[in-house]
Amino acid sequence: MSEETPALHDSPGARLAARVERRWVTVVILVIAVFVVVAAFAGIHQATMPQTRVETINPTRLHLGGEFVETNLGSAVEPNGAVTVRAVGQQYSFTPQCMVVPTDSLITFRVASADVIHGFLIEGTNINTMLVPGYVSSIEARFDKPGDHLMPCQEFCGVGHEGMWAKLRVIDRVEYLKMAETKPRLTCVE
Ligand SMILES: [Cu+2]
Repeated sequence: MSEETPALHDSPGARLAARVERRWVTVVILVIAVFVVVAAFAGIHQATMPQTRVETINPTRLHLGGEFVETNLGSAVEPNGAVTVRAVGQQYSFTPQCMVVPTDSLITFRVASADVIHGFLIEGTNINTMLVPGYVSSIEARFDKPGDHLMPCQEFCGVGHEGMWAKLRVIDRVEYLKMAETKPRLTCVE
């Protein structure tokens, strides 16, 4: 048996297999090279970046304290004039159900899921991110026109998924700041 092994390695079949394998290695390297070029193009030219940081949070304790406790949800004006919106997605609703933000301001959405994966999408914009339990999804935006945007959950999250949606209301910055004088956290929930 051991004397036959070298002959097997040198058989026409083995040589063919080696050639086919080398061809596939070349194809695979080319495919990887194409992916690297596409990722580099998206990152450098179109400025599409993956999240720059990973912020974790315990999804089972969101309601008990910390940033995502119910009284801290909604939008708030930061000392530098920017606005932060904090929200929670859970089966099958968003809290707050109506989020209000001003025009012409840097808006940061900070959203967490309390149970399963949900989607955070603002219609009419390119804002679309996943809410993965255990992580804080943070995304920045700016709106130049007042108006309402629907926010349907776009990740299937269970039997009530199609009824899970919220609304974003963009209002004039002056009007927003006037409202913010009396309330530290704003929503448009009626
Ligand atoms: Cu959902």
